[in-house]
Amino acid sequence: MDSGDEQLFAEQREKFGRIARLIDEATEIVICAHTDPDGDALGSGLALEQIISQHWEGKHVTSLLADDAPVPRLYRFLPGADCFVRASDYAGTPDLFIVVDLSVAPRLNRAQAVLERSAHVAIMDHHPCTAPFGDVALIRPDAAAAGVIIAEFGLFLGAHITPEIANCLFCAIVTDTGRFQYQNADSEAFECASMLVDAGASPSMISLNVYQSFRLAYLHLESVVMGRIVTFDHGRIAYSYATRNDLERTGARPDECDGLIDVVRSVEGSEVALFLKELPDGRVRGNLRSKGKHDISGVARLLGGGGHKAAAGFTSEDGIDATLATVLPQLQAVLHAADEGRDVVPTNPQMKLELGKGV
Ligand SMILES: [Mn+2]
Repeated sequence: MDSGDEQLFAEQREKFGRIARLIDEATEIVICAHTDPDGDALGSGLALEQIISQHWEGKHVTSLLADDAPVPRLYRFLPGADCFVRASDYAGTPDLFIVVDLSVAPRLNRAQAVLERSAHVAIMDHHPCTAPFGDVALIRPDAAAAGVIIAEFGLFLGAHITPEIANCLFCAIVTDTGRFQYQNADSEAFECASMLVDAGASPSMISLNVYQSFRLAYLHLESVVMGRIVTFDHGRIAYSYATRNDLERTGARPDECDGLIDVVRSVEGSEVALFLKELPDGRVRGNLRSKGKHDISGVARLLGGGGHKAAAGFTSEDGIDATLATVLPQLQAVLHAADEGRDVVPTNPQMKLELGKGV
């Protein structure tokens, strides 16, 4: 650990202490992660709920879902997943709202109204954020997953990490690191994972549920998306997409599409990957990945989204063709700026690409 790390951990401990004091003083507590929740959002939130319920007596803790949609099928095995309450069904006035795995209030979707009537707010997140809100904002973009921060909060408290908590946190870390394969899979993530396995987490059980339990309908959609992968700019950019019609035809559901970006990013020689999914309301959800040094978060932000250097997303009001025509030149600009040794990435949204038919 170098001195930078020590300072970081001292700052984290100080904020852990302040969050613990907010919990001390609260009775009605809610925990909520971002809209369209992934394994980190769900696993981190559930683990935190269990840590608080167990470590403090007399707290009433509720895990909220930001959306009206149920917990995505792949994550229903998580201990406590059946106890989530939809934010739009929650009528309470919390003493404390703990925001997990996000630090941008609009991404709380329906839970934003609950946030606004909460007395205090704490954030535990790992997304880069320029304008944090809340009474305490613990935001560590260097942490591989929000689950890493929650695991360390458990250790800080001296809480008993049960096998249930360990499974929730292991799921959070394994999914956000792409099975410990992305650039964020650092020694801290492995140390946490090791601690969680010691505490009773089962990597094989989690893997069976998250990575080896796909419905045939989803796999058929994956084959459509795979067959449609196009590379661009000498193979350095790979992209594909799924339309509403593809989902209808195969019977796959929008919440099953999380892994499709990994199919696109697996193309040999590709440096950045883009996957677009047409939502039921006609908007387009975009996922961006960088396999190496390139920072694609600026492209996501330009389109009103956000995320990390190597993994980001956005939602577009345009259709798939128009979104591709906007995003592909931006990705190309990121690569070319890096080629020329420029840090500044051109971000002119007017820049459009004329795409041929069939794209
Ligand atoms: Mn996360």
